[in-house]
Amino acid sequence: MPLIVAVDRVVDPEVLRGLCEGVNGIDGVKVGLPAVLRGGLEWASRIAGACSGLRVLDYKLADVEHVMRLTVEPFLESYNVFIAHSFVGAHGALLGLKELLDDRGAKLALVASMSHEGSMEVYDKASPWVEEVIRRVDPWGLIAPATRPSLVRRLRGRFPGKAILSPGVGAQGARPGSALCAGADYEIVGRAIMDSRDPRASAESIVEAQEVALRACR
Ligand code: BMP
Repeated sequence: MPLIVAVDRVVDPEVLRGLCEGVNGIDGVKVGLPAVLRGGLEWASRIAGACSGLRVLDYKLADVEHVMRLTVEPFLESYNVFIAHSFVGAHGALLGLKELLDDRGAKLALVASMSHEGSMEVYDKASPWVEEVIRRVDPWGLIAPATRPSLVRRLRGRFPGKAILSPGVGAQGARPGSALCAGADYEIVGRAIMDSRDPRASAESIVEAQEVALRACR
């Protein structure tokens, strides 16, 4: 099943390796800025190597081109997907980042909308411009909220060839499978797995719930 585990605090890479190798259905890991700040670059590289598949660095980049390039460079050996905000625009920002990632065989995922309520205050009001940036930059993937499946459905319709990665399942209230049923390719789950007493059992029950949801909606 298309599950990506979000790691936002420092955990033992061997614990994550056990999870990724032991649970059939985990397709990758997404590592966030708070964890890298605390764990350091070497830890960031080891944690990325703990799961096969997608190794996503989530700094939600939002800067001018040369700063975004400098930010991702230390991670290009260990990560293969990088998340950036779309609102910074193409020229002088995302196009240059995309060029670097293309040259180095890495993928770009752009935030199309977010899972929290405040996303409706700016991101969603700006969706025609956000979608225009996505068309210009032509990233590999999009981040779209599992908490609002109608948005995932709309983005799937507008960008049929793009991978859609959806956070918001579990701790933020979306049910496993809800984004997949709306057209997402992956669901991103952090706390519901990593903060549980038994991460493996939690991951297994999420994968099972995804399967049940997909059987019902397909
Ligand atoms: P959790 O499952 O613990 O709520 O974590 C969700 C993860 O997805 C976090 O790493 C967060 O940074 C990320 N995320 C999100 O929650 N909403 C978004 O709109 C975009 C994200 O990348």
